[in-house]
Amino acid sequence: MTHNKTILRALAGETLETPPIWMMRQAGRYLPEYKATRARAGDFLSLCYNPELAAEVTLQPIRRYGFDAAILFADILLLPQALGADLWFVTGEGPRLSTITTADELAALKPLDAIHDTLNPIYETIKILRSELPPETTLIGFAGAPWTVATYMIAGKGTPDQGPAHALKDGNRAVFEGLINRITEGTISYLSAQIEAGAEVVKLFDSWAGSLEGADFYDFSIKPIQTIVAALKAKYPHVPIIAFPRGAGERYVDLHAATGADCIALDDGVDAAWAAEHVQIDGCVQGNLASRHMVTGGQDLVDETRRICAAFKNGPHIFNLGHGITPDANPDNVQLMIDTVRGG
Ligand code: 1CP
Repeated sequence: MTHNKTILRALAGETLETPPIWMMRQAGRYLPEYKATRARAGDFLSLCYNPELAAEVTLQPIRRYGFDAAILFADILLLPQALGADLWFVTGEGPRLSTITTADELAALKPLDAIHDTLNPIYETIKILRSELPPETTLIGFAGAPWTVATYMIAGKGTPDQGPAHALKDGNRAVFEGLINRITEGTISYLSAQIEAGAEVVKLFDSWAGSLEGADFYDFSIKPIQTIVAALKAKYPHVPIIAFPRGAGERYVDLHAATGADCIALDDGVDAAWAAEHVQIDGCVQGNLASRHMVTGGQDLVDETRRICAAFKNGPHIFNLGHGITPDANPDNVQLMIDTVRGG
């Protein structure tokens, strides 16, 4: 199959002369136009649930930079909210949620078919984007992977070591596994609806996969991802899936086969030359420039960008950062990165 969308070509396994490029958190606070639209929306969640404004902030980095993909503007924590958790954002601190740590709290979550009542505006955003994006730009939908979503639902906030989630996993396996299963089913339903609305690719963010050790990494990061991938592939065999088990380190090896995903996203904790040899041999990879270069810029940015492109040049590669761009990044450095990828 041939496409004029370079991201879809790379995801189909094609080696391209110039890797397609997009950037995690490309719609975000480093852009003045994002801050202006967010101020109009009032707060972050109002922005997520306002299809016109969410589509607007999704399009801003496409207009400014001409990235090859747009990522739906939403958040991984909208699914917990749709399942019945209270969710709010504390300015300067981050998300807060009501917690799920007991069998009764797990049982009180909403039935799966009710999640779309909350999530419908997200599907509206996708429909707007499919009509407004340039024809060469791919639209990526996403969700959190079950382990990462569970860490927030159990702790009620972001935590440096995911301690509360590990404590529940080790202390009450039945409730922990019940929650993982619930999020897994919810994610299949949520991503199916995103695909039906027009998402052309979906990505699973397992931002905290790296804190799972031993068998836990496979049981609670990789296996739920594999379950979601298998369910989506059964229904939508032509929709590519990107899996991002951040912090996997040497365990990045063999993850194409273990997850069933078309592309494995690499953080900046692995060396590109190593990853080309041990991960890209099995399929498309995405990554893995350290986000700090978007703050510091200069020759280091250029050298590191060239090094990553060279390391991955003999196989399918989507250029991206190793994690999201930070609010203190300089928008000019993003342009320098793109010019380096496209111009050599
Ligand atoms: O104040 C603001 O404007 C909020 C900052 C912000 C943004 C721009 C949050 C709060 N979420 C988002 C959007 C977002 N989140 C996207 C949209 C598209 C894009 O990339 O441009 C995506 C894909 C996410 C995914 C997300 N949310 C993840 C996974 C990826 C990652 O960064 O590891 C996680 C862990 C979240 C939770 C979350 N949402 C927001 C924050 C500050 C956090 C992290 C909280 C924490 O752990 O402390």
